[in-house]
Amino acid sequence: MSEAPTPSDCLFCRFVSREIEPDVVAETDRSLAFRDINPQAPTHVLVVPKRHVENAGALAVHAEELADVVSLARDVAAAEGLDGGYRLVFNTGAEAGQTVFHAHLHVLGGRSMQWPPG
Ligand code: DGP
Repeated sequence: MSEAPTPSDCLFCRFVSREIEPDVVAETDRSLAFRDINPQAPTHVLVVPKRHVENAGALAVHAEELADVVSLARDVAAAEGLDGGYRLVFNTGAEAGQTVFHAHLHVLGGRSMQWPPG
């Protein structure tokens, strides 16, 4: 089966390849976790699959990678001491606020969260 292409202009692919070095907090064979450049909470980490897929919907057909992203997010939350809770967000599509089209799971914590989100 052929792999999805890795676009040379994808920022998060450049992070995965370490062509650009992000502030990495954790890593597995399948996923990379790094701090968001524009944090919206005291802890704001992005967990990305190393495979290039556009969004969470496309990631859903790669069950092992999806599970790995979520479990790494859980491990990051534990390592960051987010014992009171944390929020996981996949913005999926431009209307939902997605700006980087390589799937990424936001891990947000360290403050009280409101609902609904804006
Ligand atoms: P979203 O809006 O869901 O597509 O989230 C994209 C996130 O990516 C946003 O929270 C900011 C983050 N981001 C954008 N550019 C960079 C960068 O160069 N470095 C890091 N660490 N994060 C970035």
